[in-house]
Amino acid sequence: MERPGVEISGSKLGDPERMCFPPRSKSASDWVARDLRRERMDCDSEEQPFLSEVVDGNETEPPRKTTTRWACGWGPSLGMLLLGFILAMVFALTALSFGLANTAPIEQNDQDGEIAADYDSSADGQTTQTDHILYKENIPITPALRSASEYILSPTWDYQSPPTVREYDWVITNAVLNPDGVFRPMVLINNQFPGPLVEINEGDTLIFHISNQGVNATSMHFHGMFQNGTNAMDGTVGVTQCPIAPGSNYTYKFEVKGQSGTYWYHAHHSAQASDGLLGPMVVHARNEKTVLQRLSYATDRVVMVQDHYHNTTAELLMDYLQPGRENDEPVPDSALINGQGTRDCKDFPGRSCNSTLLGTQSFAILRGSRHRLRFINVGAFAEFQIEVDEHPFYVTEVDGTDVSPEPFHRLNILPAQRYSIVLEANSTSNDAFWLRARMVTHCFRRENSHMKEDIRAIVRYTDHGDQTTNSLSPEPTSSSWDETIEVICRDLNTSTLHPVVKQDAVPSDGFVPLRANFMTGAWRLTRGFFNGSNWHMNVTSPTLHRFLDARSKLTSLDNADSSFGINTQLFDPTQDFVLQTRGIRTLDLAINNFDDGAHPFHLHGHKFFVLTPSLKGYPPKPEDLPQYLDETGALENPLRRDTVTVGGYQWVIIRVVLDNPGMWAFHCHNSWHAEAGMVMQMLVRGEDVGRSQVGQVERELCTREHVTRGGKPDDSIWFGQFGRPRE
Ligand SMILES: [Cu+2]
Repeated sequence: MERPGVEISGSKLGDPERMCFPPRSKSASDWVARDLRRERMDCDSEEQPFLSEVVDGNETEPPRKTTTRWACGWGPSLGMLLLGFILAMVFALTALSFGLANTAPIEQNDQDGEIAADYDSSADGQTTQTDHILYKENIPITPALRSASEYILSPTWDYQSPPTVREYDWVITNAVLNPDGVFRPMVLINNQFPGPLVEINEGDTLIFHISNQGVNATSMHFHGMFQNGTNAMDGTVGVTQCPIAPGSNYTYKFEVKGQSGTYWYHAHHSAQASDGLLGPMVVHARNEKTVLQRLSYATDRVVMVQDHYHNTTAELLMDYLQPGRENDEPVPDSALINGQGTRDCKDFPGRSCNSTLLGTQSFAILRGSRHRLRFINVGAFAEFQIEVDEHPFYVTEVDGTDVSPEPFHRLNILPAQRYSIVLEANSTSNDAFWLRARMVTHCFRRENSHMKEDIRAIVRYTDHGDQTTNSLSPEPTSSSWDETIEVICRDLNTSTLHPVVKQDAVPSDGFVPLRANFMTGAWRLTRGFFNGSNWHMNVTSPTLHRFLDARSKLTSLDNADSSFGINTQLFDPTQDFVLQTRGIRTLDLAINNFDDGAHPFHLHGHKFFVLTPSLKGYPPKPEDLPQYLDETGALENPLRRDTVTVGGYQWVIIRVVLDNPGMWAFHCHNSWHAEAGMVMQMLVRGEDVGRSQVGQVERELCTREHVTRGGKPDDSIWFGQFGRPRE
């Protein structure tokens, strides 16, 4: 596997002796100051940071950037202090070049940043430099749609910059906004939708200060991040944390190690992500362009696609979860690309609507060059099929795994999945081409007369390398591919896609059959199940906390000698289905879908080997599986990803090396299905997890006023009712 198991007993962000935090700007709010006091306690035994140099920004403009450099003293003696000072000055000069190189992404993100250099003593006594960047975004006064130009990756990105601490301030607020023209209540990060691009290098440490000034409690999950050693930072309400209550704050802090590629972040509480709490995240590998990506490319950008609803997720959940709504998921109204679409306001009489400032997005690419587009489905429900007229493309990355390029005409992508494509601007027929993204409507249970199922962007050639185009340029006249469109909800056929970094599937320790389905029970409530278990989230007592607080946590498997099993001693398996492992276990999960809908299943904290495509019928018996996998060549460098789709009445076998200690959610990433309870958990290396404790801040989070606001409706509100008739 790509990464070794790591004991969780060690301090994730280094021991306090190596921690050093920058002076904050005076504009920092009280909560920042409070957090800073907490951080400073870590350095109390050390010398306080001292300022060594200040470089101001361009005087002809408002000072967008302030570069602040300092060194952190690390020894109590005068001699050590002097040595530290000399080293700091030497390295500050070196750091200047790194710092200047690092200004590019900040400009691109339109974020103010303070850049600083920390100095760490490595184990061999050598002093190494760590940059420290504060991303302080210019928050617009009025709610705004974020400029699509922010999702173009930095053309001057420094892949070799030293490990950097990147620190973000995100303020969450409620506002009314019109992503496709129709105004609706939304939840915004820094008063904009979607959230900002987080662009980092593998090895960086990330700090997100979340100030929840919205009306509901919330959380933030960084999808696909291993969170190795920082399970409590996984952001999953009911599993690893209590939500961040309205009017309060929480700081996520973790190191990104052993992974790179395209990811995203989103609220992991109720279905709030689709109210606006989401954004893209790109982790650059040092060898991304020299080894991992086999095709060179001139430009690199994120293209988020999503379904969009004109109602809030709270309204939609109240409708979907009520009695008598069997498999009747909310049907979207529009599709968005990078958070924007365009609807004709005449189609929405009686609704507040303004689409005059919205237009078709245009991606300018240099003629004759290759270009990378990182697609992310950040939607709640809809699968998208994407194509670029007259351009075949190569798929080069799947869920953070770089793959050998394979040609496709169309891309199928389900919620939470990511695919990078590389296309070449080599057509001679036109200068502009439609990029078509179409929701696969065959998976919707009913008609929505308001729905516009497709959205287009323009891929326009330029001759000068500009990344923006004139909106007055004529529309494309290009033609789509003539294959029939997709009518089945299923993953892209990934059988030809194999990782660039080869890794045959490691031997398995065991076989776990999983049965995912929907059932209708008391009060005609239809709910999602794993092996007969329907997840009931406990908002103020997440399973990780319950496990850590339990006396029996070290021997809580039914069979004390078994290496894996369902923990029924501590958790009620009818509503908390927790598969617990001891030691590092590699398990084959046979996921059987006994439902007619497709489910994109996501495992937190891990990637897994995809050993089979989604197939009809039944998987091989455990005793026949080794021969089956051998005969199908499934073990030879299979695709590794974190979200796999099991089609209706089909099955998939994945193999996962459960080496990352923690309580991890495994769930359908269709937001409606997850809220209907199609969630289970994996308690990996329970004996190691059990040696840690619930943090003081994390425990206090559970006690804050209004912490329970914003969750899905409790089943009990339906008892004695029959639901509303379908309109
Ligand atoms: Cu599902």
